[in-house]
Order: sequence, then structure tokens, then C-alpha cells
Amino acid sequence: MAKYDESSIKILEGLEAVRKRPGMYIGSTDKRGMHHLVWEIVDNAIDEIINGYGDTIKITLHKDGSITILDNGRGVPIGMHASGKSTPEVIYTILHAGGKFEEGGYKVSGGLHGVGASVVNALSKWMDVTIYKEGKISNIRFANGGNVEIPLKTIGEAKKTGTMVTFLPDAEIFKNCSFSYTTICERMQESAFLLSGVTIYVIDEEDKKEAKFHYENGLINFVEYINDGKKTLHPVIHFDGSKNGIEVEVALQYSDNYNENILSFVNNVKTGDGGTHEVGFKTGITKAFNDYARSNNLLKKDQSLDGADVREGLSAVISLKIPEAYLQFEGQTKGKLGTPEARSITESITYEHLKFFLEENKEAALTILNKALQSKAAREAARKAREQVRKGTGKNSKERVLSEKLAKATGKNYALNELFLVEGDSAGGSAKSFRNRETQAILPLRGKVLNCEKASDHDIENNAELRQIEYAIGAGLGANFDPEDSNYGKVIIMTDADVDGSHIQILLITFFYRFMRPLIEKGMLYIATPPLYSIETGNQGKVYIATDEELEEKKKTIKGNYKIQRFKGLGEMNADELYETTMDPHNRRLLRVNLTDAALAEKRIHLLMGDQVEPRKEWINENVDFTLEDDFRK
Ligand code: 1YM
Repeated sequence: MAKYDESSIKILEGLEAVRKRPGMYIGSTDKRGMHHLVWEIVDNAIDEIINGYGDTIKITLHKDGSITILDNGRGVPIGMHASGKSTPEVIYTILHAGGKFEEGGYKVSGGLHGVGASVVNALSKWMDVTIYKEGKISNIRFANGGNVEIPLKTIGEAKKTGTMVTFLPDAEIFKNCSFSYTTICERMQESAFLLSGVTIYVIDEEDKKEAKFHYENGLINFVEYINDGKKTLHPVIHFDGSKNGIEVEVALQYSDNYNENILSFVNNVKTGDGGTHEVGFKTGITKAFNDYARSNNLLKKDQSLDGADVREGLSAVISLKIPEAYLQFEGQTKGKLGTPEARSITESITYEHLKFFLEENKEAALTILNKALQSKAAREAARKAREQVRKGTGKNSKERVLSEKLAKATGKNYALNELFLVEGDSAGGSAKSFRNRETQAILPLRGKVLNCEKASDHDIENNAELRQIEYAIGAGLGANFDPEDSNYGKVIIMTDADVDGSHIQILLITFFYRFMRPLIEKGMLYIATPPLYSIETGNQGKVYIATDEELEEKKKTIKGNYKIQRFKGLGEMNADELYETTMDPHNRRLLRVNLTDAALAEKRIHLLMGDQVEPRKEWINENVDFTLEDDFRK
């Protein structure tokens, strides 16, 4: 029988605590949480590379659901630890046994990761660690949440060095989850951009797929990737600098489109909510352009370019390295940098380098500046026009065009008002007749709207349906769009719960993404969720059901007779029913459209809505599960 001493009981208690509350350590126990296990182990391999050992990481997804992460660093130490256990046993069974990077180096732990390899072990059915070091191959095996199954032993001779970790996530904790090749590839590509010269392989043994990520000019290649397919105005601008131990590296490039794409990272971890470094960067470029414009008499004395003017069409990646002692993250998801010094340092490095670049590259400088000046002029003209429309003083008031289709809200508190974009005239009619007239406006749409992936402002102006949406919202379009001017606090897409309805949703989202992106960024775009069924019973009356699963659950609880109605579309509901289930703020369930990763969203929209068929087919095959519920015959 195994002998338990005080310390082994403590270890088991520690790992047991992880199994009891996995969410506290990895955020959640869904697919996202399960991928945290991978990031945790990969981060250890990345740390080793950042410290100067090794240059390659290989990730293999196995058919049985387990995953292997291999690096060619020094290999985890294999000696005995003071506790009498082998060092690998300590690293993989004791919480926070990292102990690395105590002084000096940078740690790749932002937000949730950095919890330690033992957390991965605690949440695995089994884990196998093989170390190539000191001419030997050593192996240790754990099972059922971190119990040592086979202690560390030599299993062969090694010529190379490195660490290989394989684990199978415990199905009791991660229910119905599997690793996603696409998710892992996306993340590893991002890491490869941030680690110039490093090679990362991702291999899927089940589907026999393989990807290799390697970039010699990291951030420059990253910006080129973001701007791939766009018409760019100049080669990528790249600079770096450091102060007080904080290192700043930036790559940026303007294209002729008007969206801004700024991505930032701190110690190789994405800061999705920005923070002080992004603020400093923005201030830096605004100052540099204003200075340049003034000293070249391109702006009048009392005039200046706004931040939004100089960011039109800008793609940029900002990467900071901050010593641990200065690190400060904020926000619920810890995705926002709080370190105050990062602002002024990023600002001055950006300002100095950009100023120098503009002075040295007159042609590029004038092209970018011209664009900013145009953006400024267009923004001001558009604002003026909108003010006139609102006051009703416009000569050529576009409101006329709104015709009879839009049923306006009577309330003047724009923030409280809601615009429903409704599929079909029949549902539109129901929604018009039964709504809160003070706050709810209805705009019926006839069928499919234009796919805007490749549309220009001009195309929108020539498209009756989209022009109506533009005028109804009344806040401009594209570069001139300003969510502050929106006539509605919420824009709600309401379509049938079928394939055509989904198609209309994605077409509209593409339109908003391309032409009113701040509306999505500000969380003002929503999707209504109409019920699929109603069930009428003797004693409970009529209840509405959103999904097939819910219907099955409900059926089980009903005794006696019941009558089910399936709503094939919004038009099949009575007007009062539609209001009660889908529009009434007290009962309805709205899905907010959000944008967590701008660069990825950009690629996805391009992929899914663009004109290249093969990559789209491939993506759909890999990422969409077709089920019987998707009945394409209808
Ligand atoms: C596939 C995962 O963990 N590689 C790795 C980890 C470590 C070392 C080398 C290492 C570090 C040091 C000295 C040191 C370590 N990780 C940990 C902990 N790959 C992977 N490669 N020698 C080797 O920091 O001094 C401890 S050692 F705790 F973070 F897991």
C-alpha cells in the first residue's frame, strides 16, 4: 500500500480543489476552458524559447482526444527536489510550482493562464511527460487528476533536448468537448507572429491536416497578414524602443479602407480590451500627424485632426514587454493593461518614430494625410447634414426617401429607442400593429439584402433596402458613421428562425460590420430570438419554446393532452404573440452581436462572405456540424 505523508496529502488536497472548482483556475469547463489547458502547457514551452532555449514547438491532436505539446528547449530539470520527489513530479503536482522568472525575465502569464502545469494535470484523465535531457529520455506518468502512476524513470538515450507533454482532458469535467484544430492554429499563428524566427507546427492526426507557422519579420508579417487583400498606401512602418525596462514594438500600415484595426499584446498575451499602451499609441500618432500637417501648412492654425481622422484605414500591432513588477491588468477578463508608465513610453516612442518617418517619406506622408483630411471634411459635412435632417431644415432632406416603409418611434429619447429590421412585409405589418409606439420603430425588409463584403459606399447609396437602413439610423455610413448620432440605442435584427433567416442575419451583420462597425463595437446591434413552438395545455395555458431540446424537456413535464404549434416564420404568429414573445423587453431574449477579436472577425467575414469558394468550403467542412435540424429542403 502506498505510504501517505503529510505533504502528499496536501498535494492531493490542492489538486482536488482544482477539480472541485475548475472555473476558478481555467475560467470555464466548456471548449474555451479546455483549450486553456493547451495554452498553459504551450506557454511553458514559449517561456523556454523566450529565455533563449529552443526554437520549435510541435502540437499534435491525437485520434483519442489527447494532445501532445513538444519543444526543443533544455528539458524540464530531472534531478531530485529537496522534498525528496523528482522535480517533474513537483512541477506537475504542486499548485504554482513554477518558481521561474522570479527576477528579470518576462513571464507569458496574462489573465487566466500562468496557473501552472499542475492544474492541467489535475483536470486530466492521464498525463504523460517525457524529458530529453542529459543524454537520457526520462518519463513520468500521472492518472485520474494528477496521481503519480509511474514515477520518473529513464526509458532510453537521448541525443537532443526538449520536453514533451501529452494529456487527455477528463471527460467528467469537460463534457462533450474536443480540441479544435482551427482554434489552436489561430492562436499559434498569432504566437508565431509575436516570436519572430520560432517555428510552430500543428498536426491533426484524425483529419490528416498540418500547419506550419514561421515568420522572420514578426510584427511586419502580422500587419501584412491583417491587410492581405486590401489596397495599402505604403510599405509597413516598423519601429521599436525602450525605457525603464519597458520595451515597445510597433508595426503599422494604412490601407484605402476606413476601418481601424489595432491589436495589442503585453508579454505576448493579447490585451483585447486595450489599455494604457493603446491610449499612448493613439495619442502619439494623432500628435505626429497634427505636427506634420501644421509644419507643412496643410492645416489652419486653429484646426486639428481628430484621433478618428488619423486612424481611418489604419492597421497596427503593438507589442510591449513589461517586467513583472510593473504589470497591472484591469477589467473582468484582465484583458486591459493598467500600467501607467506604458502610456507615456508608448506615446513618446510612437510620436518620435512616426514624426521621423513622415519627414523622411514625403510621398507616403502626403497620401496618408490626404486621407485623414478627407475623413475630417467628410465627417464634418455628414454631421452638418444630419443635424439639418434632425431639425428638419435640410433642403434636400433624405427623410423623404424613407417613405411609408419605416414606422417611426414617437419618443425623442434616442438612446431608449429601438429599430427592428424585420424579415418580410407580413411580419413587418404585425410588428407595426403591435409594438410600443413610443420606443419601437419597425423597418420591414423584403428578402435578402445585398452581400456587402465587396460593396462600396456608392453601392449602398444605390441599394434601396440598405439606403433605408442607413437613413433610418441617421448616423452616416462608413468613415462618416458616428454611433453618437444614431436615432436608436438598439438595432434589432428580427428574422424567421430558419436557414433563410440566418442568411439574412449574416448579410445584415456583414453590412453593419463593413459600414457601421462602431455600432457593433458599442454593443448596439442585436438579434431577436423568436420562439420555435408553442405548447398549449389544459392547466398551464400557452407556453413558448425556443429550441427543440427545450420542447423535449417540456413534453416530459406535461401530464394529459397538449397541442403543439410550430412557427415556421414570424408571419405565422399573431401580432400580439410576436410582440409578447420576441419584442416585449420583459419577455424577449436578445442576442448581442459582439466583436471580441477584430482581426479574426475581419478574416472570417472575408472568408465567409467573399468570393473565393474553396477556402469557404474548407472552413465550413471543418467547423460546422450539420444536424437533422438544418433541413435544407424547405
Ligand atoms: C511542452 C511544455 O514545459 N518546457 C520547459 C519547461 C521548463 C524548462 C524547460 C526549464 C526551465 C528552467 C530550467 C528554469 C520548466 N518549466 C517549469 C514550470 N514544455 C515545457 N522547458 N530548465 C528547464 O526556468 O530555470 C519549471 S522548469 F514550472 F514552469 F513548469
